[in-house]
Amino acid sequence: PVPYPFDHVESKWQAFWEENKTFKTPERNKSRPKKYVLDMFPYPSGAGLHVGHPEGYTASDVMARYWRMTGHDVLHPIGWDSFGLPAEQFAVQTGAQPADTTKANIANFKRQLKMLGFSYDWDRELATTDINYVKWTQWIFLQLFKKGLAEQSEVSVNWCPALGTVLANEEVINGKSERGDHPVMRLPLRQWVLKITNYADRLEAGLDGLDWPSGTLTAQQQWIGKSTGCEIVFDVEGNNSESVRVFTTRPDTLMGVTYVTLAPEHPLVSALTTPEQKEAVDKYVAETSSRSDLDRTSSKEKTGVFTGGYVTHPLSGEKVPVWVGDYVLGSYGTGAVMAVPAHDSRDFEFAKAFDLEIKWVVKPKEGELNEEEAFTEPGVSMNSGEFDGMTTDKCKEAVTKKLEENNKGGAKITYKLRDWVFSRQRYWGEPIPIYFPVDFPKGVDAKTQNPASDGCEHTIRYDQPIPVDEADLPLELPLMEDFKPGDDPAGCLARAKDWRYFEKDGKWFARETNTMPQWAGSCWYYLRFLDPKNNNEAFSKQADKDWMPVDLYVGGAEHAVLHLLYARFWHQVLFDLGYTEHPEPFQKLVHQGMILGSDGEKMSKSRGNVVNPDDIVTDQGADALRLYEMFMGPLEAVKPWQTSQVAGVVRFQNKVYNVVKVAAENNETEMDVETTRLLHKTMKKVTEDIKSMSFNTAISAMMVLTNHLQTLKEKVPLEAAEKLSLMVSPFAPHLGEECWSILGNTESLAYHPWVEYDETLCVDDEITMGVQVNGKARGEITIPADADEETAMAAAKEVDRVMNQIEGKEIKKIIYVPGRILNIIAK
Ligand code: ANZ
Repeated sequence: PVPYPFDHVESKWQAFWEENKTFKTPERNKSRPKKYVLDMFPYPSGAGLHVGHPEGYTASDVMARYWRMTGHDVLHPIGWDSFGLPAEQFAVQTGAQPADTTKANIANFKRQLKMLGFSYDWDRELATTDINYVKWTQWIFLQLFKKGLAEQSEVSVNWCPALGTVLANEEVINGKSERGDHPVMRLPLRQWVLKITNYADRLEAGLDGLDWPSGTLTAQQQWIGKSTGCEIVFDVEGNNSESVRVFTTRPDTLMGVTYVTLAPEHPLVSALTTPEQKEAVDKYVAETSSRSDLDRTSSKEKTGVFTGGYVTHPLSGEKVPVWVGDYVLGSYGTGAVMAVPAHDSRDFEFAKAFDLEIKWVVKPKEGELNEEEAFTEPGVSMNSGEFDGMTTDKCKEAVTKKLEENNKGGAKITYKLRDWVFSRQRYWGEPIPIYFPVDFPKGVDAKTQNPASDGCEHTIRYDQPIPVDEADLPLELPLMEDFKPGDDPAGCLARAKDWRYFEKDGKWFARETNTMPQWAGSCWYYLRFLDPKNNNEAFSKQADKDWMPVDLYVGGAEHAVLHLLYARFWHQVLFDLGYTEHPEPFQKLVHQGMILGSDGEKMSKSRGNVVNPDDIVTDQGADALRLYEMFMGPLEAVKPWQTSQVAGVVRFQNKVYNVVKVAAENNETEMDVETTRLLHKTMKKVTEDIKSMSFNTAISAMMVLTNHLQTLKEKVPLEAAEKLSLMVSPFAPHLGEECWSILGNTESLAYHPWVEYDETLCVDDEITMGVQVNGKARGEITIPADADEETAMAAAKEVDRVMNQIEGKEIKKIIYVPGRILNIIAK
């Protein structure tokens, strides 16, 4: 055998594919099925590709190549998620411009992806930082703005002084920034907010029918947090016009309410507070204002204070005391709860802490109430007058109905999902295409003023946002020498005064200085891939019709909530506006499992366990890396990297190469029965395994076939070598093409029809043979012709007449000649 010259072969085929534009997306041919195969595009960091990237990218590439060979039109694009905080921080560290570092990082990533032989259509490459992409991201923002889905709001935001930016709730973990682990504080700030909550019901309902991992569906559901219950009105005692509305999932416990609790930020706190309680309430509200929602809900110790005020129970008419407690969140439901300490653990802890009344109104269906803790399970109502004896479900309905009749509330659905804080006080993002009029002090002639000059007194009318004319897009970032965040929460763009202020028709205006978050670009890149060169629209309706939805989306589970939810939200808006025919963008989603270091730990620079794909490709080749990553285990599983195992797939490649060479030289060899059967079984297995993305088992089936072909020495049939080359090509495309050409083909196999197996040839030949016990015929068995002794014995023991003879006896000897005789000697 000769060694497989991977180095030379891989560069040769990469040049061939590039020159021939082998993977250029075809014009859609309506008579053929289509597949849109999408990778979560990479963020081009300064560190380059790590071995986790090629795992998902190889998996999608196998599918794209398989589908091309099975008669599909395939769209398989790639691009760069290149805006964002890390790129900006990297530029700050290296003293360079983010535009330049981004360009260099993209070039490096591109080199690495090309070296791995992925079948991307490079003509569709895009970066979210491309000005022609920014233009359409800004255009989508304007559509959101015009639809009332983007608005400004004074929000209590998560301000991270170290990063100089506001973070979305989801970017804050335990009071620290997700990126960098810096402290985060709450601060009111003017922000752009996208009204994703308007789509909460659609985002929830749309999950139905998606072929996604169940964990990801659950994560999205929990994030959206649909809660079905009831809103109930408690009128304020001694004030006819005010009432406290509460949201509850347990209207059946209404007769067990012993107090009402308001969140400290509830608007009625001061109205309900009596003069005697004012000092205590004010103090409490001030103390709790800085606590995060997470702290407030997770701490066991309940704090609070009595307002001195009362509300009226909507059914009993009794006076109910009103408390303030920070375990009630201002941002969820109505910001107020009807407290039922007997049946809600939080209320129970609060009632115990302040010695408040506990009224039991639900008992278990069986057994006794334990009054040491809240009984939160469903059961049967008691101490509830007309509702007594009803099951929890029945009682919920009855109470809701009664409240509706009395005009004191009704059924209500609430979501945990919050609106999306969309502005960042950073440089490296898409400028938000909005501007505001500038006012000067009374009596000052605007014509003589320039708000960009120092000391020119003026006011920016944030209350009058004006969208940039669509014809004026893109709105480019100004070039700034110093783009570090400052202490101005308006962001660093506020310092680019010549960019910020402009004059039009004799009037002065100021641009929005916030930029979009990194999520913006990744919300719609899959749509731009449909039509990346279109200068007149974000993407054409025809392109949407041709290619959407994405048939397979491969990427990390870390995007299970945010990216996928934000992208679905934008998509649904574009659907409502008629730009896409498809309500959901990603039909099937697969998460590749993380590849750990050889020590079983997450790869990280500090641990020194990072495997660099460049090294593997240089030493063993791209196909070896691809094969190894697909062979490591099931795609979704978390797997440790084992460099020693790469040698195994290298040996496999060498064997494939050599059996193919032998077949090419002696191409007269005919297929024998055994090879025919193994070949068809392998073709069946590989085909089925690719369909179910079970790549490791497909590769091991090809290994078995290759080992068999190797045992044929100089007699490898051409047909077997051809089929093996085709099957191996989605995994090891360079090797596949090389083998294909060694076998005398002059065209690439990228579009050659996939192998077809004959089901009848996949079944093992079976024979029927007699079974003897102590030399006497006792029955017959039907087993594969080449079955081993164990299989034959197992079949024999199924035969009653055989079993009767050997039961309770010791088997002394078995005489087995496959296909001829099975004689069991038993005493
Ligand atoms: C009375 C009650 C009785 C409740 C009972 C529960 C059990 P989910 O499922 O998460 O939606 N709640 C409502 N608004 C709240 C807020 N802003 N902050 C903290 N808690 C709030 O939970 C809904 C339940 O959480 C509501 O039902 C309310 O407590 C509480 F035996 O009302 B319940």
